[in-house]
Amino acid sequence: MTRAHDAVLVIVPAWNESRNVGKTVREILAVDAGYHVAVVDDGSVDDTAQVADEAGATVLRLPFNLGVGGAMRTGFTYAHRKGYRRAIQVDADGQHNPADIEKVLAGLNDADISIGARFSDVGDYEVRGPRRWAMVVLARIVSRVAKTRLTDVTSGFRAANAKAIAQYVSYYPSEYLGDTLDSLVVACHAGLTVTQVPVAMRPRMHGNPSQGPIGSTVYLARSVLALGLALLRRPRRLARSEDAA
Ligand SMILES: Nc1nc2c(ncn2[C@@H]2O[C@H](COP(=O)(O)OP(=O)(O)O)[C@@H](O)[C@H]2O)c(=O)[nH]1
Ligand SMILES: [Mg+2]
Repeated sequence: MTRAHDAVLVIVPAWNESRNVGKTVREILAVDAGYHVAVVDDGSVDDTAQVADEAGATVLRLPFNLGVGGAMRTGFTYAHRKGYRRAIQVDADGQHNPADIEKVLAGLNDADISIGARFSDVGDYEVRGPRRWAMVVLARIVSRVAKTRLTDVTSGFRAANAKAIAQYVSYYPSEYLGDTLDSLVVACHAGLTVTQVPVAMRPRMHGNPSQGPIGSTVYLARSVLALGLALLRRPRRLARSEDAA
């Protein structure tokens, strides 16, 4: 049994981010040298692991690419085993500002999961067209499930307390967007609470996002459908058990 400790584990999913991950890790440690940083190198074919190690992170190496969700589940499993009571995801590409980590962690005073959310009056992050509509619909659906108003449910900049870490170890899908959306809905159904904290997102430092505009729009549309179905199913199941009671 590992003893629980108060340090915060910052989990950084990274796939071929050798140009960004070093700066990201150094920035995190510059904000607070007490943070423990775990970079999950997800089968990168570049120097991501070495660069992360040299910058002062613990590197968890996956033998092949699992996707962001698989990498995060690895990070949460590590957090759970080592007894961390708070963990937060910060992307390797520089989009999540380490200066906001403390702010997102503070959300854990009110809930089990705290989301660093764009579109909450802060910053100038803009998404347009069908992608924007899909994100608005998704936010409405998940807000209903979470019983609180959420505006950015696909943000990866999220903090978890011990209860949420344990929940994520048992369920965290590896598929793109499942890592944010599906994991959130399942956590809410398991009784966990969610809050959001406004943050500004920065542009990616180098390289391209793993999904282009078409890929991410298709995934978003699919997620709207899947979550809509999950929502339709849920009340019926409850009604049946009430009947039985
Ligand atoms: N572990 C892992 N990380 C990934 C993968 N794809 C992207 N990432 C990381 O997840 C973060 C967000 O990815 P990104 O492609 O920028 O997605 P976006 O910001 O949602 O457009 C970055 O730190 C990436 O390095 C993957 O397949 N595995
Ligand atoms: Mg990104």
